[in-house]
Amino acid sequence: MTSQTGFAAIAARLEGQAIELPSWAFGNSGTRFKVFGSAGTPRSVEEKIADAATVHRFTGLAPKVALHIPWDEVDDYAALRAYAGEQGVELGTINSNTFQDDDYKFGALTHVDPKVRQKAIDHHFECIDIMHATGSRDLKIWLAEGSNYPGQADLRGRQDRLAESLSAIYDRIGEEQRLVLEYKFFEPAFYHTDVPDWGTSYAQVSALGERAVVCLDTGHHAPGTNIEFIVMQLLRLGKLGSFDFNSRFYADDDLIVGAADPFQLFRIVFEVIRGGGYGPDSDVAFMLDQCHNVEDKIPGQIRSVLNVQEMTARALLVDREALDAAQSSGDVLGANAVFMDAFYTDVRGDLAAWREERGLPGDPMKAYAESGYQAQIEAARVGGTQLSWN
Ligand code: PSV
Ligand code: MN
Repeated sequence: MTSQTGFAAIAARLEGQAIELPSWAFGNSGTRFKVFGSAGTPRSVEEKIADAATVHRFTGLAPKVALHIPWDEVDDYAALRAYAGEQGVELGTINSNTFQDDDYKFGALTHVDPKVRQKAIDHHFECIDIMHATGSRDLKIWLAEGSNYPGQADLRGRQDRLAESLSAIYDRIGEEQRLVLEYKFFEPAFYHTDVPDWGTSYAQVSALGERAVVCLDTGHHAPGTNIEFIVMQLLRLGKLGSFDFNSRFYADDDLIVGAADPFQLFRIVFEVIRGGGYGPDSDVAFMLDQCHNVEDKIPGQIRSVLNVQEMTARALLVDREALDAAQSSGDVLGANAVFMDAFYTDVRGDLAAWREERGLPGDPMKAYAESGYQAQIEAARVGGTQLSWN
């Protein structure tokens, strides 16, 4: 048997790739200046799930949808889980929300008042109860906590209270569940943020235990940050729990992953593969955390998962043997050339054929546009209140 080369050699490794979709990507979103409504936007959690399932039907890449509590609050989570199953998807990560309540103006898990801290902890307990009903593995925590002015807050006291609050939440999660702590270097607080960087998240989750890990949101770094280095380090330390993929030009833009800087996405995925974070033996969750402010939401999500798949194929194509040889012999330009060869390889034709072999449309964007689903939801979803960030 001759050994395969090129795309044929990596095709099997694309099998089973899964990218979790955020329910909020299907609702209306915008900036602090304006949120535009758009025809066909879901008015219920079920309609969001139906749209997420549509992305999965056209791509085979998105078998789970993440929920945000309370945005996706329903009376019966077991029924919601069953509904998702009927649509062909599962419910995934549960995202907590401690950033839209007046009590949290000066913090939630870090607040100086124990009553406010307990309220925020109780919210996470409620999220854990929901996870038991939805079958979710991950509780993802992103905190909007920090201060705006030097001297406003006791940085050390807040960090200590955060550790205590997280520990109470961690003690409540089930054996099969994980606490995933996301970091973000600024916004909505501007002087200091309580979990600004991977190091702080790592320090906090390491103190909790094995089932506490870090979420890396690609949009949450200062310009010029070498994100793939952080990916490497967290994988090396066994603490990379999940990705929130998106792209940014300036700040936390939440644009389509791979749109602003495809080469960065390639470099990130390369390090994921290099560090054992990709494939059936890895626990790293690939998620999107995006908003579609001016483009249609469903094709926006389809484009996003296809971008991740495409960069995964290219990163898998890196000739590791040639790269290792060039690296260990000090062949700087040779090593760089091996890396760039894979990045510049156009895999779109091979991927289209690969999809067709699996009964999927070769061009999911075109297939969706021709499917009539968009016209159907625009005609059907009239009246009611379109869902948004609240
Ligand atoms: C805010 O920056 C944010 O986008 C975080 O990245 C969370 O993951 C997301 O909102 C949902 O809470
Ligand atoms: Mn995020």
